[in-house]
Order: sequence, then structure tokens, then C-alpha cells
Amino acid sequence: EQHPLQYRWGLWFFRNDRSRAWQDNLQLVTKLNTVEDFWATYSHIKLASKLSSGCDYALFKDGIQPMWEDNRNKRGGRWLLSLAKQQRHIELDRLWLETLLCLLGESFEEHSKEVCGAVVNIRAKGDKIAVWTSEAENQAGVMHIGHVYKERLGLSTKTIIGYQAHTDTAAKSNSLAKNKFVV
Ligand code: M7G
Repeated sequence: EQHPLQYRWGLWFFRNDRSRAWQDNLQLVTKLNTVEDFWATYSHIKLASKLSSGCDYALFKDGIQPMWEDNRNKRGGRWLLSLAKQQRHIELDRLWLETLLCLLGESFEEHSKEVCGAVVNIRAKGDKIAVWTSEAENQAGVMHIGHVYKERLGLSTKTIIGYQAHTDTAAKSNSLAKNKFVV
């Protein structure tokens, strides 16, 4: 017997092919309806740490594309965890799996509805994991999600993670966008 997830999710894969537009490099891999779908898919695909630099995985609620332009993302932002290079081998896969389980398990209580998805970016300069939410101005929801997320990842209180609005990220192609909130 299968165990339905509260939401249906889409798993996406991004491969950086510079000859194509950014969004043409994004592919929907599969949709997940049940806990069993999730584990079958997770055990079948490469671990994030085994992907090439420039690749991403994204898990988004069904109907939301993993891009700033989607209606459910355009007023939103992300809790961003920027990893040091050496964390790929030690911690990346654990942190990404924990992120996925936070989303699938409705870990943010009533604020789970504000969660759009999560992304892992595999990058030579340092990998990144982020949780995307729908409304950067909703301080109460964003802060609740940030506190729960930081706790679930087991980050020390010394580690500070920041939340940035997508409009700020999109405007700054190289330097870091400013944090609207931190936990
Ligand atoms: P990234 O892959 O998020 O991080 O953004 P990186 O800089 O560590 O590689 C790299 C570039 O991809 C951005 O500067 C944009 O050109 C493009 N890009 C990334 N995202 C998430 C989007 C998006 O949601 N929409 C569009 N149009 N471009 C994006």
C-alpha cells in the first residue's frame, strides 16, 4: 500500500549548457505522489555530491516551476545555505536529503503552504542549498520556516543563514543579494 504525500511534487534537473537559454536547461524528471515514489526516485538518481559542477536538482510543488518568474515565486525568496567546498564530501548529501524530507513531511506546520520548493546548486566555488517560499514580505511565515529549517539541519547557533528576495537575487548577477532576514 502506498502512502500519499500531502502535496504532489515535481523533481527537476538542471544541466548548464551555455549554448542554450537558462530555462531551456531545466527538465522535469518525474512527479512524486507518494512516499514510495520519493524513495524509489531518490535511490535511483545520483546523489547531489556526484553531479557535475553547474548542475542542480530542484523539488517544487506540482504546478510551480523552479524559477523566479513563476507566479508563486515572483514575490518570494529563499533561505540560503552556502556551503564551503569541503562540505560536499562530508555533509552535502545529508543536508539535501534533510531538506527534501522537511518539504515532503510538512515540517513547517501551517506555514508549509508558503513553501514552493527547494534547490541544490552544485558549483565549483561552493555548493548551495535553498528553500524557496512564496512571499518575502510575510515575515512571520518566513521566520518560522527559517527557524524550523535551521533546527532540522542541525546547524550550530553560530551558523547564520540568510533569506533573500528573488527580486534582489535577480538584480545582482554576481555579488550576493542582501539578507532580508537571518536566523
Ligand atoms: P544560479 O544557478 O542560481 O547560481 O544563477 P550560480 O550563480 O551560483 O550559478 C546563475 C544564473 O542562472 C543567474 O545569474 C541567472 O542568469 C540564471 N538563473 C538562475 N535562476 C534561479 C534563474 C531563474 O529563476 N530565472 C531566470 N530567468 N534565470 C535564472
